[in-house]
Amino acid sequence: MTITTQQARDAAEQYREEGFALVRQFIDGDALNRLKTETDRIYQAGLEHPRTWRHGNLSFEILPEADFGSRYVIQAYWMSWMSEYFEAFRRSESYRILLEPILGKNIKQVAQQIHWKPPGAGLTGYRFHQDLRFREARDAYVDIAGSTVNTGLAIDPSTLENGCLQVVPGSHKLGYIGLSDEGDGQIMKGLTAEEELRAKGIDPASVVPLEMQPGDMALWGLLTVHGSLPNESQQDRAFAISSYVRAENSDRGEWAFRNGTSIPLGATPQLCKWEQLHERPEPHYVDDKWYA
Ligand SMILES: O=C(O)CCC(=O)C(=O)O
Ligand SMILES: [Fe+2]
Repeated sequence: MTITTQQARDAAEQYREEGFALVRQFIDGDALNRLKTETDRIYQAGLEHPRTWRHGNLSFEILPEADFGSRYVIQAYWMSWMSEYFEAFRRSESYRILLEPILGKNIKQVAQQIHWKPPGAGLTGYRFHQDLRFREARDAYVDIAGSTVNTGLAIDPSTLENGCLQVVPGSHKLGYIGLSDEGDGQIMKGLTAEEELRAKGIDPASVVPLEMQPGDMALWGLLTVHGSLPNESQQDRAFAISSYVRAENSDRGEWAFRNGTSIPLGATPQLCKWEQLHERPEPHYVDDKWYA
């Protein structure tokens, strides 16, 4: 069983009204087993790198042993460049059905990530924020918030204890409010205090934790206020995030669907995460101790 067109229409409606939606069992069975196996393989590949590493859009964010007592992989970006599985999955029929009622038939992908929260890694929370802050190249888009949807697929069970995503329903109607932008703007350092939410007009009691089973899918927008707590459990929380945009309104991103047809990656990446990649697309390590 996978997502039906009716489920996708319902999710699109909830997403428009509330700024988020949940689709239970977006995938299951064998598809889910393959997702889990491939995710584990990618984690192991990431562990080969002592520090954060980038090659074009493909990247691993590493917490190094020297600073964390053990080596942890907390993020992979654009796994499609090392995984035939993810390259097919990102533009699979399930995603087409999910995305069409929101974005139409011409869709590009501007982000592909796995986030792990390895037990013991400590720095695995994401302060409350709106993802618009991560879109540096604003000129490359028309109506960027209205043309984008973010998708987050639970690979492991995602619970309050292991740091599930939490959203503020209706917050997508507030405009950009700058949560967590102060100071160095790092969203993985520290926690959001309830006072910070109140100062922006958000009642902390309105926050909704999205507990998810493997295969469940969450949707949120670039203006939806969301965050997640660090993992306090002994269970990892792998979560696969992809961001898609209406192709007519974006110069950025990799094609996913053109007139409803699935489009594979080309020979070279459309660089879409860090603007610095344009100067340095070759493989390299990054020494940015953002956690210090
Ligand atoms: O992985 C999570 O829990 C949230 C991540 C997130 O909000 C982000 O990367 O923008
Ligand atoms: Fe986010």
